[in-house]
Amino acid sequence: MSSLKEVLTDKIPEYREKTKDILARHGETVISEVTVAQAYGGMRGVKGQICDTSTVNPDTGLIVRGRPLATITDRCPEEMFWLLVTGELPEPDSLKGLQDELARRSEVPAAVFDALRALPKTTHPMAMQSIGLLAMQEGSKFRKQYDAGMRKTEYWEACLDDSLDLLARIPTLTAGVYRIRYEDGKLIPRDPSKDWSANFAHMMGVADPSGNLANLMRLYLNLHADHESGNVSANLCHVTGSALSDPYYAVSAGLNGLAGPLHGLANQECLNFHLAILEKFGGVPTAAQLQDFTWENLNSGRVIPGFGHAVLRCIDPRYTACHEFGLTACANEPLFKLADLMLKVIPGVLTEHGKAKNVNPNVDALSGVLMYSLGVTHSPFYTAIFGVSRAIGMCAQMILNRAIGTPITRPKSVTTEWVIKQVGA
Ligand code: HAX
Repeated sequence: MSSLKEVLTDKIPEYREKTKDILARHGETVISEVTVAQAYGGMRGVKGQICDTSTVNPDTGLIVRGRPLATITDRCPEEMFWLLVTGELPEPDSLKGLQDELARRSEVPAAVFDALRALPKTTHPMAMQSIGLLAMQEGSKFRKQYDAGMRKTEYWEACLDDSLDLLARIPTLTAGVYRIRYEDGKLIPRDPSKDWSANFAHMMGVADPSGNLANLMRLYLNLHADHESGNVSANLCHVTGSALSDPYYAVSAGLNGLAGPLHGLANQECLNFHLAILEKFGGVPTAAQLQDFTWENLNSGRVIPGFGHAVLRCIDPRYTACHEFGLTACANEPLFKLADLMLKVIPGVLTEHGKAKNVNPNVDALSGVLMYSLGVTHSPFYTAIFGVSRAIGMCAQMILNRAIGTPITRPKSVTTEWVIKQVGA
């Protein structure tokens, strides 16, 4: 059996060589150009960063280390982490070794929960999750070893060490956020017989007699782990980590971006949109009613949550995986029926509206529907579940970046006056 660290110790020298060789031989080759519209428009489409964990193909969706997402949806998040960081799926005994290691590292210091309990009861779960990580920063091994003069070539090892602690603890932390924010504040100890995902569901304390919630959690935490590195959460983590801020600071920064309504908060907004429709129409509306309601929202300047994407130009394969799961777990729930109706109606309305470049649903159009149907009804918590998963991709990217010595991020910004002069206007 090989441990994750042993596999990486074997692979990293070759990865470094490959990077060094590309830079030495092709460092001056142009791979992208930037238009004025891109500079003003969130750098869409500008190829200005390397990410080897995954890539998002506009027409097919997420590809993880060469594997289309649809081929690995049955894997667990621990396998996804191993795949992201090494490029290969683990052997069963290596997976077991990683799961045991995560279990060993899973205890969250009591002071972290004390800090969360001191917050106002109305604090958003995303703020609590991010504060919880920052409260653990004091234990960062990267920071301690950096202060003690760690060599550059050893950064990735300290980053892996912190990442394993962080990933082991983030379900415990986030389940604690749920207990403090929505329940009596008493924490539920982890169950050693359950895996990372099932334990997260278990520690939240939501009744799960069918086991469907644990299965949904396993799928959800797998699907949301990584989406290359230009999205807001991964990018914020990337930039923060590039300053050699340790993984607690860097992942916390990423989570703060995930908390935005155009990114991770969309699942909360989307569920609320579904609930508002069911309430307004006293159940699932007709297609005509839904069409009118969608137009009302668009005409009042609101976006339709769960539809569109900055990169994708197809149905998000993560949506498809959620849809397949919903058909087996909650197909008769009004919420799921409404989501299906939306799939039929909304793309047509958005096409007629004529603005969105992608009129298809993204993963957020269904993930909240599934969570709600299986008993997780506090929608502000959904983004925190996303955060547990996205921490996997953020840590995987950070380990690789420290391995190849990715320097501090510092793109050049220009002023509007500079643009005016440049274009000769
Ligand atoms: N409803 C209404 N208008 C939409 C829209 C939607 N679902 N999607 C895009 N548009 C509009 C944009 O607001 C933009 O309008 P303006 O020109 O007036 O600014 C126009 O269409 C062009 O946008 P785009 O290029 O197609 O999309 P962007 O890259 O600018 O934005 C977003 C991508 C995901 C932010 C956008 O589609 C959106 O707001 N969707 C709804 C929110 C959502 O579902 N977010 C989750 C995305 C997945 C994710 O990251 N999860 O974490």
